[in-house]
Amino acid sequence: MSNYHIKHLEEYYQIYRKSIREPENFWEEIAEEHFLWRKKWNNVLSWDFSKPEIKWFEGAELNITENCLDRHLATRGDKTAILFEPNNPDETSEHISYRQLYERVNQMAHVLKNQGVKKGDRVCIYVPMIPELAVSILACARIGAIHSVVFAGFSSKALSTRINDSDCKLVITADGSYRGDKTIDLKGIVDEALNDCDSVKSVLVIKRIHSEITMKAGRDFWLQPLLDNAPKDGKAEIMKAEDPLFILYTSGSTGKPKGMVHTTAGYMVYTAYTFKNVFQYKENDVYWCTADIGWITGHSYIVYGPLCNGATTVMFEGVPSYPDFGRFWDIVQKYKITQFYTAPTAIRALAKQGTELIEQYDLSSLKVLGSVGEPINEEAWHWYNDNVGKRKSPIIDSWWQTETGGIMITPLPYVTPTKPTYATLPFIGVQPCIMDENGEELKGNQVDGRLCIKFPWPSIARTIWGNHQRYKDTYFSAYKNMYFTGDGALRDEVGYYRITGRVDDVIIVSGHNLGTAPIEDAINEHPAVSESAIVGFPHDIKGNALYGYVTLKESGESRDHTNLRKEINQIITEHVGPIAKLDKIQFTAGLPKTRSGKIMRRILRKIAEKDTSNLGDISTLLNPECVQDIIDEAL
Ligand code: 7RM
Repeated sequence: MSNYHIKHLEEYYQIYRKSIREPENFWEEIAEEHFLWRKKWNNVLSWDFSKPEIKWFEGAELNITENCLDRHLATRGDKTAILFEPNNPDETSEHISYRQLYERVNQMAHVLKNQGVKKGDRVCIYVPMIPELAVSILACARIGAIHSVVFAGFSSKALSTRINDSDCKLVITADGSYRGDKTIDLKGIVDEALNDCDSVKSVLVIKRIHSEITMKAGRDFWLQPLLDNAPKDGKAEIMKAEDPLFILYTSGSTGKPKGMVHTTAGYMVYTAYTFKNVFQYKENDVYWCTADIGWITGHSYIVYGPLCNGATTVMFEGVPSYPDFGRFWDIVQKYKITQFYTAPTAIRALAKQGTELIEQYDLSSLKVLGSVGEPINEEAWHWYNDNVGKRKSPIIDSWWQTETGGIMITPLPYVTPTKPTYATLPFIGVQPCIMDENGEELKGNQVDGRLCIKFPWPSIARTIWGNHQRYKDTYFSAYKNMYFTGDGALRDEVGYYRITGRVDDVIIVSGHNLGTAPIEDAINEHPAVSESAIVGFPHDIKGNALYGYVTLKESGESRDHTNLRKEINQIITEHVGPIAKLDKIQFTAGLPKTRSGKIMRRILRKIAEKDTSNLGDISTLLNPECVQDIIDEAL
């Protein structure tokens, strides 16, 4: 994409208005100007949210990898595309140029083809954060196979469920993975999963930790020897605009995970255009998103968005705490990171460590700080702003979802004045609205309700794999002709949006609708508190009362709990009001979280309701072990 990006707020409003008035003209111009097409579209957009059916750039033909790789060869062949930082800082890092990446993707594409993978086949990628993960994704896209990446920390059961749901033909994995000072037996997990997966014909195994593993003859193949014999060039499969590019599973509030399907052209246009404007990437910048590629954030903003822009994107294999909590800052200093994109849960974990470590590093290269995944509470926002950005780098609190494919509500750095805990303004082309429970739109500012989107944007997921009815029921049935996000939001006096959390997290206390985020924010302001989570539990008079789970910073762990409870309720009274005071406060060592760092309030709610007989599947949690402790210590 060209290097131009939006420079001031007036320009944002101007472009925004155009994108809403004439969405088709607007996106057509972006698509024309910035991408490589084999054939242009006949029709920019057709849509019907009642079916629902959405098509962007129909009639167009392209291959997304030609946009990520081929077209950069002439001008950026030697530029680093992927900068790989291994788990162990003593192992050498890898700088993969655009040309090398192009060659590795072609080799992998040949290997997949030789295994019988064809256009439209599903390939499961269960690979840790090593370069082969990005290479595998791009190789699938190159030959038109649909990739389904499963986070390489999920259990064998979670893996087999996902493989079976989309009948994957082939699995790419590694012998094992490194995670801090531990190793994980990935191949063992795959073997166990495959006992239940008949669709899988072959498994390609990457050697990473050189562990002893068993290889099943005729099914399992070491990848490297196959790659060595494969040509470094190759033609990309020509894809239609609406051909599926990938499936990515996201957990629903109930039942089995939803395989969100993203298609080719719209996803490419939107992720590339948002990347460029939200991070304001310039040619020699070094961009780092700390997410795992197993999540949508990694798909869109480690792989596709950055590579479409010819950016240098960092892939970090490790964890923020290894060898110590200075690791992130060490990487920022070492590579002179310019854009740093992470999650509130990571910021809180790092803030818990104080500032002694971080002060030892030179972070002056940073220009833009991003946050994604959860509402960022006020305390974490300030810590991030003061200690990481030194009050010079704007914080881009970006709201979006697996389903939206790309960033939807966000400040633009150096353009949109930021406001702590606010995702601020819709991105170009995005038409959010706030609805009340009766299906009425709340117009004007200073309103609070449920967040919907009125009009399609190019990277909206098109369906749930194998279950279009569930897609319709989940996203298009709550409000007529609207995409329902499942999140609560408010719009302030200047039109800024604040995401207040999942609507299923709204608790009605004595008739007052209370979002969990503002209360948790208030609690987290207490100097002894590290993190908190609020849920409701039944109460005779109020209908629901509030139950708070609170983790303390090390410095706070020795504090008298009776006094702490009083102080916490005092802070809530000041920040939110006495209505939001907690009836019960349980101090606990950890909160149950998903692997992408979202607090699982569903489990905490059950514990607060004293209904722990069926907690559902907790095996995909980051820290399932904390659940029993919380039950044992429950009030
Ligand atoms: C990108 C991602 C989606 C859910 C979403 C929200 C929450 C994400 C923010 C946020 C407040 C944010 N995809 N969420 N970003 N809440 N502010 N900036 O996380 O599919 O895994 O999750 O995450 O509830 O609906 S996701």
